[in-house]
Amino acid sequence: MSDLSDRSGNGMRIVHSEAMTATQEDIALARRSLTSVDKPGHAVPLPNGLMMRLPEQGVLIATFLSPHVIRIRVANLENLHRDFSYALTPNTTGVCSVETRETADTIDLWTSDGARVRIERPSGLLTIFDEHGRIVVEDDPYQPPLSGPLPGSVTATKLRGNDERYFGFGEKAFGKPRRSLRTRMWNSDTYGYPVDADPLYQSIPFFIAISERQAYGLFFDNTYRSSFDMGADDPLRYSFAAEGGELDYYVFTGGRERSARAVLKDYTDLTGRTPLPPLWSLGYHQSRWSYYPDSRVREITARFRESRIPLDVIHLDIDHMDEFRIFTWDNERFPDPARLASELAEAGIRLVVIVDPGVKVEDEYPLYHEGDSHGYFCLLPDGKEYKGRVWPGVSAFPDFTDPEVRKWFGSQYARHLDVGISGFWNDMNEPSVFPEHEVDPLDFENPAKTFPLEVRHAGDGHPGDHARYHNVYGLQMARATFEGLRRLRPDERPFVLTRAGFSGIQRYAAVWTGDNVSSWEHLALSIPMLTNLGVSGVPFVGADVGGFSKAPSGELYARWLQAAALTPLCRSHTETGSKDQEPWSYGKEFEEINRRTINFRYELLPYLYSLFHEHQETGAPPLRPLWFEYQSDPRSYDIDDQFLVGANLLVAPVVTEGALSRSVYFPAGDDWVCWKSGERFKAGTEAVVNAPLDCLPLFLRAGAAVVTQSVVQHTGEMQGQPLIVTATLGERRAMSFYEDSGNGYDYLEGNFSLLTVAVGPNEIEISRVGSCEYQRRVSHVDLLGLQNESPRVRINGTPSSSEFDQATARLRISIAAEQTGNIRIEVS
Ligand code: MIG
Repeated sequence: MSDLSDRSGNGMRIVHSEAMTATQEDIALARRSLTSVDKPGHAVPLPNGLMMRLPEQGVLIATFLSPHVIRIRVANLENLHRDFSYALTPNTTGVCSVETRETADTIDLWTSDGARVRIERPSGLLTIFDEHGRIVVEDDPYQPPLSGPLPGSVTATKLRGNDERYFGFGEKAFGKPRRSLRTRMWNSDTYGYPVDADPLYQSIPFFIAISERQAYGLFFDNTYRSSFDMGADDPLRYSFAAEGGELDYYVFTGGRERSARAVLKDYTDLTGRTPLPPLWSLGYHQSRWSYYPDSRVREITARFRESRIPLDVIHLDIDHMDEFRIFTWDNERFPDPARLASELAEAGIRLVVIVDPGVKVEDEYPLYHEGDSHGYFCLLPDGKEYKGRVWPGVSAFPDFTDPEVRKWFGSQYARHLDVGISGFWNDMNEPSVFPEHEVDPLDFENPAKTFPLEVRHAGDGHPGDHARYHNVYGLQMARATFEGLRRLRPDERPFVLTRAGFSGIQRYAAVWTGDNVSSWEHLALSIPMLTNLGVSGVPFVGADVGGFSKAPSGELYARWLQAAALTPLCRSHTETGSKDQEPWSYGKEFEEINRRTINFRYELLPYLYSLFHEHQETGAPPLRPLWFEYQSDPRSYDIDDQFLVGANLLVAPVVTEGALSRSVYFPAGDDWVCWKSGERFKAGTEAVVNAPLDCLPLFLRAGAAVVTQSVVQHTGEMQGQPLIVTATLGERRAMSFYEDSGNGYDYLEGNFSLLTVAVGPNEIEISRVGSCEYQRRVSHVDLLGLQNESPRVRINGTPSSSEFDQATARLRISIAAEQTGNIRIEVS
């Protein structure tokens, strides 16, 4: 090895290496030296790991990006690709020093924290150990890496803990708890997908496993069609494979605590996080395919304001365009979009328009002409433009894997921005094309539904075919949109919504779960779909409220809206030709219920917004499965009909037709207090709670707080409105809530503040860290779940009045406007 090595008494060679990542040059150098020494098991050091020669021309690279993140690459020595990934953030330079200890049969890479990888020679079989010496991931001794079943394919097989469960994998319609499963990654347009349909629109080849309460994660960074078999074939093993490319994956050990939270933090350090979205995008969105003409849009938006149902955004689907030519308008339906946008802006309502990838092939259409003459569209191997049929008819498709094309496409948004459009919705970017011959509508993965696999892509300097780049087409389209918007409006935070994506999509866009169905089954399915997206690094997610295909009953719509009231994206959407699907479409009684549901979302917006800040800091999603916070409570693992919003709210929506009550599990570790009645529920118990039609069962963690506000009609009205701290007393615990202007980037210069609420058994203290011109005063502290309804209350030592409101079960404590400093409230 290198001259850094010394020999210990037991014949073990030890190499101390510097703390830096192996560069492309290091790899090239190591590769050269391995080529000259044709000896399986022979290894050369890399700055943070090693490269080892495997039998049959194979080579294995193991490097530590941090003591908790290990990257493994296995390839053929001949065609070791240049290191390139669309999934990773550009600045993934892990720094981790390792110590190598080798014997004749093994090499161990040790981090200073005590985590280690053991590699057997010459096979390259791996075992990864955490800091406590426990096995995290272990290769199947009978299936050394590289022995994929098909030529050109790659596979890895690992041993599996017998109680191991798998979460994540992005957008999946899994109907059962995830003890064992099979899944594929191939972005597909899956209109009306049934439960268990697989794959869907997104490919996130990342999972979090929990076994014996210990978590770890694994990300298979391969964009080809891939598949995972997690103990389905054989309960003792799991495997993942791809139809091409390299075996290139990352193992996240979860650190000392072996927590899912640490896994997700490390995964999102690698693949990025969602930057703070504009506050308006967290308001309520109303959509349908098709809101046209403009008078209909005015009618709908006016109705929201007249009925006092809050609304921030209305979406325009494909029918706003001139014969589906993207970036154009239908002059009859929308003669003056700028006027429409400015009228809506007056009312505090924003427009989002859809932009598909397909560009109508037509010489008179400037966008086509320009793209064609610059060679911006995807080509077939013979050099001809690939053409496929989508909404505009025969269309060409920008090659978003070319930086110049992304730049060009991104600039097109100027037209829309100039007329006052606020956000963009990228659809059909799996990419989806209309099959040229009849295919079974349920055969979602049929090759006729996307580009031929031989279509060429630039691959940002790594040219390749569609088989390689299919799964990142949507990711790169969303990137073109996001980066275009950043350039065109540097002072505004982009809002991009995408249907397709790959790992890393969270850097650019929010994601909705495509063409779901107006059924109770789909309402129930939306919960695990969204929570699993969240733990797959994608926090800004929502399902079409009410369902896209078919039409919901008033009851289903109302229950769906309740379930979605606190999902990060809350958008009603339905297909063309379906019955009206607005909050008032089901009669007066339901209109009132739906108004209250949307009001409730707006009351909770300060908290929801703050959770996006938490995501940006830690990778934790706003919407969480129970086990994410209660990993030590195995009963929480299989609960798919409840979720957490942040750490402090537990939501148990009704997802069963006709149900007026439901059972709720309160995870072990915290007591919970009913948001409505103040009733307290013990940790680790189950209870049946009432849930009349107008009620979303919701619980506040005992000893926790959230920030709320009075109802506003849109987020533009929040500025200057006071905040309300809603809390329950309990064991001492402090939590912070984030505030800033709600748009733009001055928060990066420190223009934000954190409101800290410290809760104790008999007191609450409110303080601020930092300051900003947008911070809002706290006008009330509402205490929920008090034993004594008329306690003595002191604010900063001075006796103060308070009022118990029977209807809301809260003790309301008013804070004087002059009270700007720290507030200490004692209750006895
Ligand atoms: O071929 O733009 O998932 O939300 O309304 C259908 C029309 C294309 C699919 C999207 C849906 C949207 C619809 N689109």
